[in-house]
Amino acid sequence: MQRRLKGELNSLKELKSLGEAAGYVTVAAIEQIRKPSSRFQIGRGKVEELTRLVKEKNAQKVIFDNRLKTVQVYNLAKETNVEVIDRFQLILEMFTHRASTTEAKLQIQLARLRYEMAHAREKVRLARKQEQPGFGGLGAYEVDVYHESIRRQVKTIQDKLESTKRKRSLHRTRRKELGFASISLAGYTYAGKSTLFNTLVNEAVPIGKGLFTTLSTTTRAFELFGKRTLLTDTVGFIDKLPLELIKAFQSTLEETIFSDLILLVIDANQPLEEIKRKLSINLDTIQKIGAYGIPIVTALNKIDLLSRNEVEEQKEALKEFALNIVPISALESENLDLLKEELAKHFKSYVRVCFSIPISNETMSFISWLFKETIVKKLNYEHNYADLVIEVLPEFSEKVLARIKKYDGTVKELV
Ligand SMILES: Nc1nc2c(ncn2[C@@H]2O[C@H](COP(=O)(O)OP(=O)(O)OP(=O)(O)O)[C@@H](O)[C@H]2O)c(=O)[nH]1
Ligand SMILES: [Mg+2]
Repeated sequence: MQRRLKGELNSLKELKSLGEAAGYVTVAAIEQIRKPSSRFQIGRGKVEELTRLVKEKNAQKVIFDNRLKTVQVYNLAKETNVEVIDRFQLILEMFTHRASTTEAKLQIQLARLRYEMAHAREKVRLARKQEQPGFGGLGAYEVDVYHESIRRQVKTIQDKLESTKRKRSLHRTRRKELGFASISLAGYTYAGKSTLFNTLVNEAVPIGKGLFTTLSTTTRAFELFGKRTLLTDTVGFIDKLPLELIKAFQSTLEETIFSDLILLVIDANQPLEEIKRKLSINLDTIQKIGAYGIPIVTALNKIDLLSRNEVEEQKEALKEFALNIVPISALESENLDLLKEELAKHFKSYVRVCFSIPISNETMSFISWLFKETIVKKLNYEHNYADLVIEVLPEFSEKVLARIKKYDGTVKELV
């Protein structure tokens, strides 16, 4: 069920996909165009129509695309005699259904508890009035006890999440020190982020049949023209993603906030209006999570499903909205070199160091360290010396030069 104003888009199709991802089967979809009513969100007449439809189709639940107030949920449940939830609760349910990592589970639990906390007082008040679907089991709790217990649970989860967050931040610092450049995938759910991730890093993270297949981040290294680069696959964005959920996913999204570049993936196989809508949600969400000022490369994905002309048209039409557009097919590995070139443009060039160094136990371990942490282009052993050509990121070069000096090496060339 969706209530919308005249100019607003119909999002029932997306709501249906969300429902399917959460394990529901849709038996009917209806909408009403009018201003929200405070009692039911929809109009009185529509409530009756909805109630009839529920009976006729033997529906078990009504899902609203609109955000519902607790009292509206209560009133609607009373009229229809089935449980009523809104888009936010549906997204929560679906995430719960899909979450496989501990962190994702904790994040979702946190979002759920925060939601409960915000609605607790009203829910308890209404639960006292009468038993309603979705309002059971609360009457026994006193409001304050209930509140306190939720607050304690929230704190425990926050502590646990904080520790993974700290670990993640340590890893990030370490990777920066090692001179890795980092790229984060971003984009609407189902755009093909994980498919592109798999193609670029040669991995096999799960690809979705439905929305929100990815709920936790995965980071892998890959070569970008000889430069070691880290790519992170992330959770997808969606329209009307409530702030509570964005906040709950903050520690996951930090990978995006702290990356050097955002690779924004867009599904090109949709009407232009739809692409534009999702693009603006993407950019908006990137702002909301606090990833300002990070360069963006836009991959216009799934071009294998379009004609050459259509691709050109879309690229042209999106020019003023999206940055650095590269049409690709992640599935068919089309134009990936072009994409990589575009990505590489945004990274600082490496410093090339040619040097020789006397061989000793110490320098041998230095050399094996260089193999791990820099790009070794050349290595020759001559008499008691090793000749090397390596490439490092500028901010990392000082450290390497200092060590060469320490081991009595001679730098022949520095570019
Ligand atoms: N035809 C075509 N299909 C693609 C392409 N890339 C991805 N897909 C399909 O699009 C669907 C979603 O792909 P995913 O890679 O799971 O998308 P995602 O952006 O990671 O989605 P979430 O993790 O749910 O946010 C899958 O069915 C893919 O097979 C492409 O280049 N061409
Ligand atoms: Mg994914």
